[in-house]
Amino acid sequence: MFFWNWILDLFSYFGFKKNAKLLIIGLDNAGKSTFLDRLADSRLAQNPPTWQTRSKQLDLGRLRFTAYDLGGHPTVRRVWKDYFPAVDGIIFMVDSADSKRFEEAKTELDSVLTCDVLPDVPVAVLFNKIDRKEAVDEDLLTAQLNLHTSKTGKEYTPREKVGRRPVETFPVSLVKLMGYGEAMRWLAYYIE
Ligand SMILES: Nc1nc2c(ncn2[C@@H]2O[C@H](COP(=O)(O)OP(=O)(O)OP(=O)(O)O)[C@@H](O)[C@H]2O)c(=O)[nH]1
Ligand SMILES: [Mg+2]
Repeated sequence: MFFWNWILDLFSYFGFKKNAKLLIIGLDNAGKSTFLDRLADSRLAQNPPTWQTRSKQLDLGRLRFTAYDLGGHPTVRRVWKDYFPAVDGIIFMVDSADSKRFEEAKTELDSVLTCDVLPDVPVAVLFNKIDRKEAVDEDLLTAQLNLHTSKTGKEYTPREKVGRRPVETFPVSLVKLMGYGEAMRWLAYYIE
């Protein structure tokens, strides 16, 4: 382990980074495309609904993330699992202000977490749009999505101690630039 870390340090010292594939999924209108834009710069653009996969690259510590925004309309949800075998981490976005769709979000998230072609990669569940007054707080939404028993903690617990897929929720506002840095650092910890 020490030797491997040393090699990685040496690689990043000379500018080589480990590539990591990150999938951004979730229901339509959750904020996935906005998130992808936020990763690259801080301007807030409006995106039309996504029908074709978009991707962007960003560096975080020793990792070079390629993040894929897959679109969330029911017809494009079917392609999510085609990407699963090759991913290193998942961001599942939920609109925390749209309580009418929590049940639908739960169904999709459950099928992701139980999908047999998804390797044991970390899953960060982003509760987006917490700037909106209708937004439901983290604890309540965690209960609505039945995630209390799946969550493994925001602190960086070594993978061996976690003993299963790391899963955690993060309250986020892409408009107010809040919360997503923490989610990305948490993912990077479990991917490195
Ligand atoms: N208030 C608020 N609105 C947000 C936030 N993030 C995204 N939105 C808005 O939510 C709407 C949908 O955002 P998109 O990023 O296009 O959603 P998407 O998940 O890519 O949707 P599909 O491509 O249809 O799957 C847009 O009007 C965004 O401006 C946020 O943090 N707060
Ligand atoms: Mg989109």
